[in-house]
Amino acid sequence: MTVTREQQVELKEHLQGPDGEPTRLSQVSGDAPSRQRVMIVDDSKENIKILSTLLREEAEILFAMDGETALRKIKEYPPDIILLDVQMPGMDGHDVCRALKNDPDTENIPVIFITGLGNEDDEEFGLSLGAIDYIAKPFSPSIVQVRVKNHLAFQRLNRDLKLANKELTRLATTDFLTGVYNRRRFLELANAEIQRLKRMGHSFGVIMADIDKFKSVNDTYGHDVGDKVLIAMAQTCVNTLRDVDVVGRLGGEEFAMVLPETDLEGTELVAERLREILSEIKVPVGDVTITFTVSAGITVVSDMKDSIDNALKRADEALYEAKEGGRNQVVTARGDRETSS
Ligand code: GH3
Ligand code: MG
Ligand code: MG
Repeated sequence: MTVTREQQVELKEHLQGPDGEPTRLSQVSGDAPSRQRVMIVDDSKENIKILSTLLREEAEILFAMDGETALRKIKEYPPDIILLDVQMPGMDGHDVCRALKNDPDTENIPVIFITGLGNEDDEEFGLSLGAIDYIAKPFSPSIVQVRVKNHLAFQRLNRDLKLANKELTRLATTDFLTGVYNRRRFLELANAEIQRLKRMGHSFGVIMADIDKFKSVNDTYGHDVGDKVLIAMAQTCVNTLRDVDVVGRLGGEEFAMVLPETDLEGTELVAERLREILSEIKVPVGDVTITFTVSAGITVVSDMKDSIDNALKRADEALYEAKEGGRNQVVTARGDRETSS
């Protein structure tokens, strides 16, 4: 089926707003939520005209007159709902629906069949392909309008719920002050590393780092400045480590890090570099700047029988030794040097 240029132009003109402006909302600026989009796929120009007239108030209208074009346009500019004619020359509506449902990019876009095949078996078959609704021709314009409106409202709700869920997950997994992982999420990710060690034998490094004499920062400059120092510490850890490394705030001024696929020497190098960089950070306080130092205890996890609890305990003991040894230093957990080589 080929669509003539005149047909395309005529339909495009039909789809423009009363003032000649296209109904696309991509030009809308600011934070206005983008308008929803309906894709109409039909080989009949008349049907596209009727449906788009019915729905242009509700959504931006896109159209295609054959299956292949529809699939291409849907991928390029995904609509919120697809109204799909079944009987079309070439790739029919059922083929288009199957292709959409087989593609992870498009499988969740709701499809409504609009078709002249009106018997029960056809309807059942259409729905079994994954369509959410089925409208038989000849259709009642007002019913099509209300149905599509309802589906669009449901889609909006779904979209808002997904965004809210994402935000909830973020809040539940990150530390409010510093933005790094909170204790719970850090432990989950560290445990995932243990699973990787069991499956693939990848050892990994663990660093526990604690700000030295942090209480005196609070006491001297106030809690707000203490918070600034914590944020600087967290950001520096994130910026210094690789993207795959995991940074978490275990509580107070204590941070922990997991370094996937890193041996003892690598972990020592990273911890030492981090200690040095942190000691050079200048946190502005009014007209002056303050500096701080960090002590760290490190260990490696290379034994499949090891656990995160034990690794953190070893790192914590090494951290205690670093504090005892005068602070601003990195200490390797006892035993790691003998077992790692
Ligand atoms: P050390 O060198 O031995 O680690 O000494 P320290 O002073 O750093 O350790 P201590 O455990 O005595 O003090 C930790 C302080 O961290 C006390 C607590 O009030 C402060 N703190 C914990 N959480 C926060 C926070 O979220 N913000 C601020 N500003 N301070 C915090
Ligand atoms: Mg048709
Ligand atoms: Mg401390």
